[in-house]
Amino acid sequence: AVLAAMPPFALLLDKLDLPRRARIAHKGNFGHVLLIGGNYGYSGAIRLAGEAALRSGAGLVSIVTRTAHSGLINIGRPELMCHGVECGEALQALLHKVSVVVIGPGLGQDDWGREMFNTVLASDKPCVLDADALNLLAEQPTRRDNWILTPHPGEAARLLACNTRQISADRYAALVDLHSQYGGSCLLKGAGTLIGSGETVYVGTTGNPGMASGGMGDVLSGLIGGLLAQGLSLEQATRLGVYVHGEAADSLALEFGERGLLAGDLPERIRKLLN
Ligand code: NPW
Ligand code: AMP
Ligand code: MG
Repeated sequence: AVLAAMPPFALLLDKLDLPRRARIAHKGNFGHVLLIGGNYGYSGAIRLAGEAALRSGAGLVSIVTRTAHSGLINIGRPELMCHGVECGEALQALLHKVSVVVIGPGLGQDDWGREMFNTVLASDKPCVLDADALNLLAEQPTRRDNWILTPHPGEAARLLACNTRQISADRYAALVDLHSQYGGSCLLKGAGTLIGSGETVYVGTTGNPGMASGGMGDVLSGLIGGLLAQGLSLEQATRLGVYVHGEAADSLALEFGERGLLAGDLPERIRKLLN
């Protein structure tokens, strides 16, 4: 396999073909992202993912969460549609209506999280698996070609049944193993995020230590889901998502410093960069 640095942003965008918004465009042209997560204690995670999906330019963004959280998650962000869902059948009915699923941010691993996860796994929707969805996947390793997996080293260790130290010792080998065992488009987060879905492994050159704070990964999964919903391929959405996520953090760090950078600061900056 070939190890490649990500090309400059302009070149990358040129190759990635984000659809221009035609004069007569309507929201139905830019996909409908359904994000699933936000279990007790972690409602913020799915809200952050939802904000990123909105700012990526997706046409419609819906959230499935615990019933107790459905009226809270879109406070101050009424563009998000929120559904309190407690069983798999209710989720199934919603899955039919959307183009892309993002599952995992704050999902938890209790019975509710498992039922949501198994229902998504039983469908054939293109999906982004993050956080607890990856922890649940590690319990029943499966291969699929139409998903994107976004583990940090801790989640990658669970997926590959080893420890975080082993992942960090050879990140490149870990990424290649993830892809060969699970298929789809895989990345391995951290300073110098690796991305791979075949012959070439890309190294992300954006991002900074200000991103070592809660919720950053939740923003990334929502962003990638939103790009996928707008028609990019799995690999394009992964590469552009990682690049823009880090670039947004870099431009904010340049302006305000690294310390105190919040995940919630990113979505607006992501919008500016994508435009
Ligand atoms: P160690 O300690 O080094 O062995 P977990 P989580 C490792 C939600 N959130 N380099 C490290 O392992 C998420 O969406 C909700 C090396 C670390 O101890 C999830 O659903 C928020 N190692 C849930 O919380 C904001 C690294 O992984 C372990 C590494 C749990 O997710 C926060 C931690 O990972 C959060 O997003 C690196 N770069 N990065 C909210 N506002 O609602 C991670 N590790 O145990 O999977 O826990 O990532 O916090
Ligand atoms: P998560 O651990 O799921 O919240 O994801 C953290 C996100 O922040 C990932 O996209 C990481 O690549 C990014 N990140 C965290 N620390 C750094 C760092 N030191 N340099 C660059 N990116 C980082
Ligand atoms: Mg995470």
